[in-house]
Amino acid sequence: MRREKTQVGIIGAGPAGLMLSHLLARTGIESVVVERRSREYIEKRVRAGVLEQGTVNLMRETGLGARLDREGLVHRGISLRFEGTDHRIAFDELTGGSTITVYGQQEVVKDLIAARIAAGARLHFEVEDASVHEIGSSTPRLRYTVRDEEVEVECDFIAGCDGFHGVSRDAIPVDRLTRYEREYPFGWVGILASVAPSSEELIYSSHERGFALLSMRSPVLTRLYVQCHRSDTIEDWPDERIWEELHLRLETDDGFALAEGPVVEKTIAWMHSVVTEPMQFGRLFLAGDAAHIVPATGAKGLNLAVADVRVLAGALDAWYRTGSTAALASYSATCLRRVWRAQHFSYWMTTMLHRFPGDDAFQRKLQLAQLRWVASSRDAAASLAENYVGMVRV
Ligand code: RFL
Ligand code: PHB
Repeated sequence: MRREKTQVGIIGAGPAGLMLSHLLARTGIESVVVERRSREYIEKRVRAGVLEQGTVNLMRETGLGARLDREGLVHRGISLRFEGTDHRIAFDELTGGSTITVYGQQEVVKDLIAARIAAGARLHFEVEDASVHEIGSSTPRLRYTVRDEEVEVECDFIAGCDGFHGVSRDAIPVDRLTRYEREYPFGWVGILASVAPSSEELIYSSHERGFALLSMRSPVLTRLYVQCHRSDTIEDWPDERIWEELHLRLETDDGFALAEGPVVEKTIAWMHSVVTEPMQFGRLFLAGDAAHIVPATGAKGLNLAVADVRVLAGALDAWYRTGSTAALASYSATCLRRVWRAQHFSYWMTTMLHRFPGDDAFQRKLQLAQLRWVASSRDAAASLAENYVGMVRV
């Protein structure tokens, strides 16, 4: 077995793990990142698309703004569509100037990988059997196998940034963790289509047939989602059925026309909320989807992952500079305030916009009353806007 040392061992090269390694390097802290997938795979994985103002600011402040500023699409609002009409929520007017930026998660990942490699980072792809050991001690260890060689890295700290299906969370004794969970009885079929978006801004549509979302990745790539049943599989959704439902659910009284194009990617994702508390045990710190997931309706998952590692990088920096454990000790509580705010916002958006199996006519009337209130009351619209662009204080 090969033995190495580092300051912070990081499992997972998603947005959380890569951003943590990037932020730590800026304060002179060394890390090793291990990722189970290939670089090509994670650079192509299509996921989130909406960056909050704070995520954009952090990327710019840390030297990752060049391509984001060239290619990211700044949006000053979104549209809520119901009863055949659009109702615009003007983020900039309602929040004192904040906006969101549409820039694919895999573009963020590409920029981070390029920056880490240019800085000579220890970043290992296609590792197997990553595991964490002795997390209760002052020298936790990260073990993995790469090209048939076993490696053990002695660390000061380990960050579990390995997503919802990772291994680090399970290293914490079950009796020390509490899991809070809510499953929604539906998911989203998502497609990426080679066609110019039919709208300049995102459209969140609440329709009798179910929810639909029009988003985009670039002036020539449209990202679209339709609500599906929990029991559906991707085979239940041939392209023709997806387009048919999108046309029905996005229709308006004034003849909105949805442009179709070749489908270049298709996935199905379930709406699910999970929070595990605390986000730390001994010298293992969980960040991003490893600790919590939210339904995608609020566009919060990637932004929460970035917010977590920003707090963690600051706390580790304080420990290395001054020996103070105060910020590390409050890491979990600090992050969980934002996590629960995002969890509530995502739940609120999800329940306002989707059809639940068994919903009756009364329920639909309530939903429409709520949508009309959000669309017509400045205070209600401002609360959506404040949460969507990202809470500054939580
Ligand atoms: P990731 O991105 O899942 O990265 C974890 C990494 O760890 C690796 N890994 C391991 N590596 C080594 N050993 C192991 N044993 C490992 N196990 C796992 C994985 O291969 C992976 O590379 O987690 P991270 O970094 O916490 O980032 C979280 C985000 O990916 C996630 O929250 C968002 O994609 C959620 N999300 C959205 N978030 C937003 O902020 N805005 C959006 O608009 C948005 N839209 C979405 C979304 C997620 C979606 N899906 C697919 C659920 C839309 C959808 C459809
Ligand atoms: C996306 O563009 O993939 C996207 C946008 C908004 C969401 C979820 C996903 O709420």
